[in-house]
Amino acid sequence: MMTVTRRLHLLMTTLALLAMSGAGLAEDGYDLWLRYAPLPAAVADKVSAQARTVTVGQPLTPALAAARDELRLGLSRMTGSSPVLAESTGESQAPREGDIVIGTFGDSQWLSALDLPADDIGPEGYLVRTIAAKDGRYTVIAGHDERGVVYGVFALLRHLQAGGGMAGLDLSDTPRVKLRLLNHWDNLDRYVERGYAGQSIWDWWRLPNIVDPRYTDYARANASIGINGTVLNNVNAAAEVLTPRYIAKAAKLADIFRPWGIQVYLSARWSAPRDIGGLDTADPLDPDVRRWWREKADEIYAAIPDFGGFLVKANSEGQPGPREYGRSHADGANMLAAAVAPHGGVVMWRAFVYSETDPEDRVRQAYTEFKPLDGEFADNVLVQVKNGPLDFQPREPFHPMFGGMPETPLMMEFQVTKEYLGFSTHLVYLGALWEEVLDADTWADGQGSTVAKVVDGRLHGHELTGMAGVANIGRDRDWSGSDFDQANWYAFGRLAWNPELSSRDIAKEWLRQTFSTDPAFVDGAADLMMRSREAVVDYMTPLGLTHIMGTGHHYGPAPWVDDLGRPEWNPVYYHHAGPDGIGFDRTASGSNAVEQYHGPVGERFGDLATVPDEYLLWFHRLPWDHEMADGKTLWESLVAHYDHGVKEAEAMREAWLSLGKHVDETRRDRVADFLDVQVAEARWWRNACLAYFQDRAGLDWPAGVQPPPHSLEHYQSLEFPYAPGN
Ligand code: GCW
Repeated sequence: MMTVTRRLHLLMTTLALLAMSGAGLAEDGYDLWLRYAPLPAAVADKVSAQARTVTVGQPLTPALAAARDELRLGLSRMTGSSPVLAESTGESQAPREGDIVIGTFGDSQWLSALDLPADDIGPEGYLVRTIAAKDGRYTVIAGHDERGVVYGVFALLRHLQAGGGMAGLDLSDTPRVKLRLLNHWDNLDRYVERGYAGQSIWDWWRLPNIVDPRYTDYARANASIGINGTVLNNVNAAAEVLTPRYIAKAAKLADIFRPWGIQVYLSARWSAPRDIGGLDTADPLDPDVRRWWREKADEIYAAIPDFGGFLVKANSEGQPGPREYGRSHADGANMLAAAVAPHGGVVMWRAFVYSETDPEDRVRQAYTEFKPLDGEFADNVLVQVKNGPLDFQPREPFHPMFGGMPETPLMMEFQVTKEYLGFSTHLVYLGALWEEVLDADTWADGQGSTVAKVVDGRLHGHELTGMAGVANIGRDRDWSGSDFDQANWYAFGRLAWNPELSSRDIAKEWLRQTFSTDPAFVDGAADLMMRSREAVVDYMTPLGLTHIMGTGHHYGPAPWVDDLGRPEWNPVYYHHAGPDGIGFDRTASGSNAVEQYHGPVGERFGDLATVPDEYLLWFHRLPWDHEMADGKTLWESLVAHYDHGVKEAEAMREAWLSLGKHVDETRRDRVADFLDVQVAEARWWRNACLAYFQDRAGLDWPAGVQPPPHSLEHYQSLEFPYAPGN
């Protein structure tokens, strides 16, 4: 029989263990990829033997303290024992077996005495290395700057979470892109435009006095993947964010984020001098307007000394802009750039511009407008370009501005939130989509001129580089609205750090930290993630179809919509399906959008013999009986793609049912429920689209194909008031 004391002891041990693993045990998703789950006992012992003491450089700045605390948190959760804290005396006191020393290269005498390969590491880069010394082995985590030290700590924790040990450590890396930013489309009333994870995490009303602990966890999560800036408010901006009240609120967030290396930026409403400044113009060449922005910038920098700068959506979808005054985008951007330049700030000017009065093919318009401005932007301006020329669709060819504006730093804008890809309910791993874009060859300077090289500045020799991700973060407990949507946040950060990383490797890295290191699970789940992107393309918009989502909210299929105010708002604009065929002619006989690409690319897209099936109907209008490479007609092929998409969704669900055994019950079931929704919605997409296209084509169903279970009218009658994010 167990004695009372022994029972008590057991209970205490269990409670202690529970407390140690913290919120992670509930697996509610809050801890993201920073769960720091307990390591197997044998591994944990070895790790703690090499992590007995943490010594941190002097002076102990907030950033170094943050790095140290994160390291101790991670180690204690993973190993069950917390390393002892030792503060460096600054003397040349040699570390001993089991020490971890963190600091910048120049920090202390012995760190600089070590002769570490600091020259191989660039700004914000890190080095994590085991050093064999007389008194035993110890570990150094160092960088030139504090951000590098923070990133080094996270690199070590990532390595340990993924099952790596402390022996023979030699991890080092430097980010390839300078500005690695989230863009929040968060309104000041906490509504998130295109947000599917609840309200905004910024509690604007209660800031700056009341501070949600989430703000720190947000910063930790971002720092762990190398994100170094965040635009707090929606590009459809309210001018009030530039008033003193809101500047104070933003300043509070900046204070919280600073130790983690994250700078705050704001979206500026172009007409702010009129809206809140008492001027009667916002003309960028007007001296009063220029003075107003200069003083506004000074005011912001007084409150936020490391303020990053402004993001601007101008003359786009109803937003005010310089064109109202007959000025160009360069005039507008340069005026703001002059206001922030004395403080080292930047302006990110969005190229997502199309006009209600312009009959030009919508996908051509941004290039047409910006290309002539190449070379006219100030040195601290980046032009921020969406990955494709339309609007974050499941698949688009890369935007021809990449490779087309050599004199201008182009910042990539990806959408992490899944406005057009099933909101947060569908499992779609965007790493695969982004990798496809970054790997695309622009041919700007011969073969191998990839979009990645444009973005990281190598192709045209730009120092100022950037990548932005429209955040998928909200107040939901799991931050992103579903377990697998966290992977998209993670992958964005990793690709912004290095646009040439493999999306499959990133998926595996994320899976190990988030779910399990079991190789059978990691390989299987990575396969599932990788196939998820093509699945959504197939059940939504195969063969180069695009923008056939429901009006406004963009939820569900509505390829039939043809009654909206502007031609390019209507799905039918993008395919014009009729008895004669389907697709948009963008060859020389049509809108000639292919001419915006460099020769070999334009030729490849423009020629039916070479255009990839993925972009077929994006660039070509074809009869339904057009013969595909595999001998099927276009109509048969379209049906086959939709069917394949549904099969893939079903297969993903099946795969999860067996992979789920490696995962805690809570998350296993939650993911399974989401996959049930995805399968049902994939069928709906397939049925609704095929019912419509069959009606337009007037063709019979190919042999063996299951006709949709409902009439076209049924699908057309579905309505979705209160769909989120609209
Ligand atoms: O994708 C579209 C969205 C709008 C968004 C716009 C943009 C912020 O439907 O909600 O507005 O793009 O990128 O500016």
